[in-house]
Amino acid sequence: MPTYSFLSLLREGFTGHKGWTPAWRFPDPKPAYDAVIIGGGGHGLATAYYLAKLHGMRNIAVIEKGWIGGGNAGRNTTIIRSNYLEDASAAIYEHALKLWEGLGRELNYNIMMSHRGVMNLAHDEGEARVLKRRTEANRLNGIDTEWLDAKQVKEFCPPINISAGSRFPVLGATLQRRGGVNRHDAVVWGYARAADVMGVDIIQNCEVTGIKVEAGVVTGISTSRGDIRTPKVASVAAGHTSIIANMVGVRLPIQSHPLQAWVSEPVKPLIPCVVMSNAVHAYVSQSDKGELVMGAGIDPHNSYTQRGGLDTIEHSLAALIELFPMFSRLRLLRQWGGIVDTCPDASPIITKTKVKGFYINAGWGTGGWKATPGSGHAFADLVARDEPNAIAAPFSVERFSSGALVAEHGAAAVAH
Ligand code: FAD
Ligand code: PYC
Repeated sequence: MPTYSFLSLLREGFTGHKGWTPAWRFPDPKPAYDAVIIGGGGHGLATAYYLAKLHGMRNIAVIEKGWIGGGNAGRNTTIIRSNYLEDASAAIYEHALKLWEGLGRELNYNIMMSHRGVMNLAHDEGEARVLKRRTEANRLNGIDTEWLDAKQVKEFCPPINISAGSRFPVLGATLQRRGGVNRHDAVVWGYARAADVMGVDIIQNCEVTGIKVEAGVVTGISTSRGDIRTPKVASVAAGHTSIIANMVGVRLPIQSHPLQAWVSEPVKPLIPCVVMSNAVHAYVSQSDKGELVMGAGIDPHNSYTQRGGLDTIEHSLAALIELFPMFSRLRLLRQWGGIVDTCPDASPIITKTKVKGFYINAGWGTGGWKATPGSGHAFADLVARDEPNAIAAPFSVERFSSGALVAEHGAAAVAH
């Protein structure tokens, strides 16, 4: 890896970075690949990385219509936890959390992983019962969830308002100490660089416009930069999955919604952990820059635009101010939205399809970031071997006809 002196950094800064070595190549698409991944978000790049590293598939490409990390990967609030209810979910999210723990070292990239703890609040007796049950279910699966009473919540997060008379009284919370946050663009760039070194072509500004199928078998794709032959197409296109699946006549029980987040002006360290509340549809953590990073549940309407309505975030902000009265004095700095694809059981789809050679990884709703390494790892295995992967198998699309749903609306924690 190149090193730069202080003077050369200054020179580059004033001359437009023309002498810097790019962290990955900008290749033109080849006429043919052994596999093509649609979508250069965290999941797509992780899939490419594990395909190359663990399955020796190096003649592959990631095709991204914009720039890598420009979708939900670059728009999400990076909360990571594995405290899901069902065994199948615990397995995949905990697999991911274990991979996160060593990912910075593995990629030789500082992903700013911070295990500062994630609290999920209970505001009434019903919620407390459900969260306590999830705590026990997590512990049976070896996941480090604990139950805190209101006083312990306040000790763990001093600015929180736990007064009994408040509109959203805090009765207690689950705490996963290994949960936390990391840095989204670092993860994207780390995976991209590591995949590129192994020969993966990362092709940006290239939109997939069609998928070619002959006699039920994938033969290639059409893109805004020409046609590519390939026997395997793996779609990891978050909010646009229905559009991609429609190209080969696969129908999915997926709806796309806007999901919004925003940050305050930067302030001194204030919130030492991540706080989430299902009931108020809001959550908060503090970035290393000092900004309070906050978000809402999905906007209720379907949309492919990366923006939502003011009413959704106004509602969440009002609730957050009840929980943290001092927030009322902060100014908002910026706000944005992404498009998330949601499934009826609030769990993802990782699956082969009726079209041989066409695979889908989607439907992570509001909560796929935390799964990125585990999802990429399991999906790469499925794509490479064309056989069910043990961790991914419960998330096959067949569950919507068999009825074996993986119901996670409670653990999803951010309403969708
Ligand atoms: P993306 O990064 O969206 O990647 C998909 C890519 O596909 C995009 O770059 C897109 O441009 C590309 N694409 C689409 N169509 C085409 C095409 N035709 N041709 C080529 N490329 C195409 N999850 C958590 O776990 N924790 C959180 O704190 C959290 N916070 C969130 C906050 C917000 C505001 C949002 C929007 C999401 C949040 N999520 C969170 C959810 C998480 O971001 C997503 O589930 C996850 O990033 C999806 O992964 P991905 O790599 O598939 O998505
Ligand atoms: O799934 O933990 C989550 C989450 C936090 C913010 C958005 N999604």
